[in-house]
Order: sequence, then C-alpha cells, then structure tokens
Amino acid sequence: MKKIRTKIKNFCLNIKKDPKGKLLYLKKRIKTYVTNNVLFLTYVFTCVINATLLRFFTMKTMENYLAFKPILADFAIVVIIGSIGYLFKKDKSFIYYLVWEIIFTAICLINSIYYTFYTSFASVSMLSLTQFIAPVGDAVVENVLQLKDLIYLWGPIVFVIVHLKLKKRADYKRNLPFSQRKKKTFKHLLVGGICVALFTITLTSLEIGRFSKQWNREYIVMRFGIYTYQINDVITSVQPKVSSLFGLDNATKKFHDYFANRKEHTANEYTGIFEGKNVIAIHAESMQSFVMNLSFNGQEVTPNLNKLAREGMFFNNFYSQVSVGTSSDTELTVNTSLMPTHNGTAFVSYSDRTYISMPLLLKEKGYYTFSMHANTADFWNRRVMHEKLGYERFYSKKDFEVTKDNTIGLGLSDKSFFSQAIPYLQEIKNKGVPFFGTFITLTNHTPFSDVEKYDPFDVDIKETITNEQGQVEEISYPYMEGTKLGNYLKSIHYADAALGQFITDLRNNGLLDNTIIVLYGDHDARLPKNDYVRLYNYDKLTDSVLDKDDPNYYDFDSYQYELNRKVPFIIWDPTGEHVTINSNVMGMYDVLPTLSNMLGVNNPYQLGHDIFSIKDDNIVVFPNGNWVTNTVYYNSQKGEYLSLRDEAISEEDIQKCNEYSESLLDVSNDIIVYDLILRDRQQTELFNKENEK
Ligand code: GP9
Ligand code: MN
Repeated sequence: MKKIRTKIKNFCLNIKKDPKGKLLYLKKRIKTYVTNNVLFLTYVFTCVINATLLRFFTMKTMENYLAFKPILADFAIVVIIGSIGYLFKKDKSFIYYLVWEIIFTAICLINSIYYTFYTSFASVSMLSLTQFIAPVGDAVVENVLQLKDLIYLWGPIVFVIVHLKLKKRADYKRNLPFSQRKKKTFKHLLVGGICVALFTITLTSLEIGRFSKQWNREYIVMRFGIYTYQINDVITSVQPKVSSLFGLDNATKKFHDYFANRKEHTANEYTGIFEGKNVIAIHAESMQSFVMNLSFNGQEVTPNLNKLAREGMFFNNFYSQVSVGTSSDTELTVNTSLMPTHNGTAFVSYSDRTYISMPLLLKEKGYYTFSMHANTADFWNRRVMHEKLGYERFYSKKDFEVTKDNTIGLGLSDKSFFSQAIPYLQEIKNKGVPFFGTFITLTNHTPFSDVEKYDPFDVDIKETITNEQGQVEEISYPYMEGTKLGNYLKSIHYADAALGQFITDLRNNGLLDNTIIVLYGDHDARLPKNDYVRLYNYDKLTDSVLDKDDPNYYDFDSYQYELNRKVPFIIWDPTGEHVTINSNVMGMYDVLPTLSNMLGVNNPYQLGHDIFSIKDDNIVVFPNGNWVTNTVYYNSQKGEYLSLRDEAISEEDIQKCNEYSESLLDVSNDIIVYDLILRDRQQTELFNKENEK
C-alpha cells in the first residue's frame, strides 16, 4: 500500500515538474499496456458492450439509457474474472477468456430471447424446474431468428479474429514468468476491487433490499447490470438447497411433535355449507379495512365493499401476515396456511417444494382451478408458483389486452381487468364443473400517483355557507387532498368501483349462480403514520393537526398504526343466506382452515385455525415474531405489549404466546426449507406399502 502511495506521489510531483514530458510518458505507458493486453481488453470490452446492448434493447427507458452504475458493475465482474486469466500461459489463457466470452455472450443471448417472450430476465431457479423447460424451449424456437438476439455473437467472433491476428505477432507467443503473471493478476484484481467498492458506496437501501429479494428482475438488471443479476440469481437459487442440507433430523422431530400436540377441531355449523359451489377469490391489492368506515362529503370511500360486508360474512378483525414477499407471501399463506419463510421468499427461493393448497385440494374434488393477474407472469415467480399451488391455468398479462388507455399505475386497470375476465369466466363455466379462481388486482398499488385516471373522488371537506351578502357559497378545506393517504383513498375508491362493476357483470352474465365470492386485502398500503395523524386529528380552521393537548386529539401511536393495518376478509354468498360479523382476531393463515371446512376439504399441514371453531382463543402470529390475540398486541422487537381490553395480562400468558409463536414460525419455515410435506407423504406411503405386505 505504501509503495502504491509513493508511486502516486512521485507521479504527481513529476507532472508538476514536467507536465508535457510526463503526459507523453503516460501516453506511451497506455500504448504499451494496450499492446501487451489486447486479448484481455478485447474480452473485457466485448463483454461489457454486450451487457449494455442487452439493457438498451430490452428496457427502453431514459433512466436505463443514462444509467452508469450497471456498466461499472458489469465492468468490475468481467475484469475480476478476467484477471485470473493472467495466471495461465498464453494458449491456456486464450481458452480461459474464450470460455468466459461464451458464457457472458450466452447470458446476453438467452436473456434477450427470454425478455422478448416474457418481458423479464431469465432465472436459473426456473430453468431447473422441469415444467419450465418446455415453455422456454418454445420461446427459443419462436424467437431465434430475430436479429437482435444474434447481435451478441459479434463478441466471440471479434475475440477469435483478434486472437488469430495476434498469433502472427512473434512477441504474442512469449510467456511471461509466473511471478510476473501473478503480479498482473493482482493489479487487475485491484482495479476490479476498486470498481466494486465505488459501486457499493453508491447503493441505496432500496437497491440493497431489492437485490436481496431478487424478484424484481428488471430493477436489478437496470441498477446492477446483467452479470451481477445472474450471479445473484445463481446464489439465491442455490442457497435454499445448501441451508436444507443441515438440521433435517431436528426439523423433522419438531415437525412431528408440533402436529402431534396441535389441537384439531372437528366439524362445526359451517362444515360443508358451500360444498360444490364455485369460488371467486379476489386478492385485493393493498386494501385495508379502515377505509370502510370513511366517508367524504357524504360519500362512502368503498360503498361496494361495505355492501359486500353487510350482505356476507365479514371478519372485521383480520390481519395479513406478510414478510418481504408482500403479495406473494399472502398468496402463499392464504392458499397453504403456512407462514412466509425466514429468509428470501417462498415464491422465489422455495418454488420447488411441495405444498398442499386450496386449489390442489379442490382440484382433487373435481374443480377446475385457475388464477388471473394482468401483470407479467414472472412477477414474484408466479408463472412457476401458480402451477405449483395447483392452478391449472394462469391468465397473465399476455392474456389481456393492455393499452396505454387502459393502463393505470403498474399496469392494466382493475376495471378493464375485470371486464376482460368475464368472457374467460364464461368459457370456464361452460366446462360444466365447479371452479375455483383467484383474481389478483393491480390498480390499488403504491405509489397511488395516477390520480387523474381514478374516478373523481374528493378527499377534502366541503361546506356551504351564507356569505355577508346573503349568498350561498361552497367552501372547501383541503383535509387529505395532496397527501399520500389522500391519494390512496382516491385509488381505493376506484378499486371499489371496479369491484362493484365486476359483481354487476358477474350477475348479468349468470356467473353468480352457485358461486361464492371470497375477498381479502393482501396487505396494508404502508402509508405514512403522519397522514393517519392528520386523518384522525384534522382541524379545518387552522388546516393543520390538532394540538396533542387538545381534548379531541386522538393519539395515533405506533400500536394504533399496527392495529390499523387490518385488511378486510369477506365471504359473500349472493343468496344472502349467510350474513354475520365475526370480530375475533384472525389472520391470513386462518382463511384456508375456515374456508376448507365450508367447502368440504382438509389440509393436514395447516398452521391456522377454523375461526368458527377456535373463536375467542385465536392468535395471529406475524413473521417478525409480533402477535395479536383478542386481548393483547405484543411487539417482540421491543418486548412490550398493549392490552386491548383494558385487562391485566399475566407474564405467564405472554410467555406462553411467545413460545407458541416461535414454534409456529420455526415449524412453518422448516416445512418449506426442508420440504417436510413431501418427506412426510413419502414416509406415509412407504409405511402403508409395508403394512399392505
Ligand atoms: C405485482 C403485484 C404487486 O404483480 O401483485 O405485488 P406487491 O408489490 O404488492 O408485492
Ligand atoms: Mn400486494
């Protein structure tokens, strides 16, 4: 290090003394460097240019065109890998570079083809699944003739031509002694390392978060470059396999103990009430419950949702249990009654595990099962996971007509999505068997900024007054206008209108016959706490928030925030035969046990409970170790709790619930990581066979 510092110092001093001479010297040094490293440089530049071309041909946005960070990241990776090439003698180092040149070109080529077909980037974890190979194979055949996919081949071609030309140079064949080759390796590694350091210090926490999750592939490629993306993809795909190599015996024991001690409930008054009925499950993006109690200027924010709640079974103390996998975590939990995993997300990292899910159970009963979501099928790895969860058909973006006009926020508007779903549903109904379908909405997704595209809905306070001249005048106080929560309310009002339109269309097309609708908000909208403080403490006279000392001030603290994250859960039977409000605390993992009892199926590996059996005794465990019962909300990070019924809570009860939560989270994680459902079933099969003999 000292040596390098002295060299830099001397160099700067010399520049001062003799600038012209030094610059000439520098030029000569660069020329010598280039002459001596032509092959390495050809490899580096062809690979980096290919990576940049791939980004330019796939994601056509200004942000992407102007991005420098992915170039730096790609350059660093190519240089670090290339520096090893110096350790070899000339002929071997050519082969080394050629192999990497081919690998990097293949990465660009495969991703180019993949992107044309799926509008996303390829993942090793998916290619390793047999059911995924077929569609990819088709994609290759369909797209192979496109010129832009073949353009990346210029890299290896140029590389080989350069090598052939260099071979004619007498000095090219000369091998440097090993000590000098080692030195060259070190110097190039250093350059690569400095680039990595420069890149790392520019990273934001959002970028790091998304990188670790790996599901938002376009985002990662745009910021980290294609090569970093692909390396990260290999690591995240292999990681679950490595972690599942250890601790299997212990996990299996805990799993058996857990289910042996679990209290299972028998039939109740709801058993089989919906047996044989069609099920339309609406996965409502970011829909929270508090909106159901809100009105602005005499207009309800969610009139249709409120109507469903009034006319059906409404669970008004219901929580989502998501972790970093947000939407996909809810899909996992609602369908399998398992919790999100401790690391990564089940949908991305554990897509090759065995799950018992609602669609699979109903499929066994003769149902046709399907899902619809108008976003790219690869979002959250749904293409793979929906099949895994037992949906026979996944209608994704490519099955819908998405235009500029019918797009809001992330993609196809909910209204257009639902109306385009009707003809599909008619086809499905014509199959003549009961169906189970999940409809995942999209419009009500953060950042709720496409305000002008939502149906008009003012979130201000309007009042009519008589002015001094005796004229009647309308005045308005801004209230929630211009806040994120205000925009959320406008967005959810739109989502609610789309829901209303869907139900009308279903009815008009005879699709509500023998059908129930199940609706759940997938998770909260992560709105700023201060916006809630304004919502509940607005003083129109000062256009600000009430003072904390004001007798009307409502202390919306962090506990209120947590409790306010509730989402709606409704089971609506259009016949109007089942109307009830259930206020027992309930979580997403209780949906499967509750609903499966009504539909006459059963998942032996469920972790939640049928709410009509467990009633007041329920507990909702969150992935971060927090939990809530009817009487207490516990924050495991702080080790503090809030009594919800103004009753004293014993330490012993807290301890018992903590133990329960921990063991539930561990068992759930082990089931997924160690693929315990598959192992348990295999063991049972073996046992049955032995007994038959
Ligand atoms: C993406 C949509 C949103 O297709 O379901 O996912 P989220 O960001 O809510 O997890
Ligand atoms: Mn979501």
